[in-house]
Amino acid sequence: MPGKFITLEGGEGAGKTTCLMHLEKLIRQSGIDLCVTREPGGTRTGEKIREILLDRGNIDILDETELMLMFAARSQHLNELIRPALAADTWVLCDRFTDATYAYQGGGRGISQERIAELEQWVQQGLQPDLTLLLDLPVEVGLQRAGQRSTPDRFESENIAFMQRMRSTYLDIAAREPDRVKIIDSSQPLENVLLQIDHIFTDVLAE
Ligand code: T5A
Repeated sequence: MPGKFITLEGGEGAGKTTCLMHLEKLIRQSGIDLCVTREPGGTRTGEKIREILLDRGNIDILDETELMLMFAARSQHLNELIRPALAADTWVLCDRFTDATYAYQGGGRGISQERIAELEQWVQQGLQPDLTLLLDLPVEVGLQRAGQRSTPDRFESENIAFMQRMRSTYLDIAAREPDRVKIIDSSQPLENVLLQIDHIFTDVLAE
């Protein structure tokens, strides 16, 4: 079976890490070769860029610098890890990808979609995820969940209006691309969220 590229997206505290581990288990139990990774990060260089991007002390990072660092990490990630894995028929499960750039740097920071699309085209050359699970929940609930867990990073420290714009950008993408992006209601109790993932995974295997 050719390698599938699956991404997980969502706002802060939406439960991506929890759901990623569940999906990873389902895929591995099906005997499929799998590479699990994340953005920003996933490579030695990408993880260094991640440190810069998430560090709350870096208050001087300009919006366009942030955008280009996201794509710099992504370029390294695609060339070093994602493309070779897919070429070897290994599935790739990635915690966030370019939809997050549209949602955070586009919706949140206000950078134009056209500017982001230019970089996307340059870096990805048309490569898109086969499937994206969008974990959606009200911003306030996600922040409460994330806050209970750890000290907020540079993005988690953004205000509610930023988060609302980010969420609505994600929902716009899902409305435009319903075949690729499946919305999961992650305000539900965890067992229900995981059941929604089970159903989607069953459909993927049946394709
Ligand atoms: N970013 C990233 C950009 O701005 N642009 C980009 O292009 C990219 C790629 C990366 C940051 O970078 C930004 C976005 C991000 O801010 P991250 O670590 O990937 O950082 O993102 P976070 O959202 O910060 O991920 P987290 O790991 O912090 O949150 P998760 O994974 O969404 O949430 P999770 O699974 O840890 O769950 C949070 C808490 O909620 C509980 C969990 O047990 C946990 O305690 N929980 C539930 N509780 C009740 N009911 C449920 N259904 C629950 N599901 C989970």
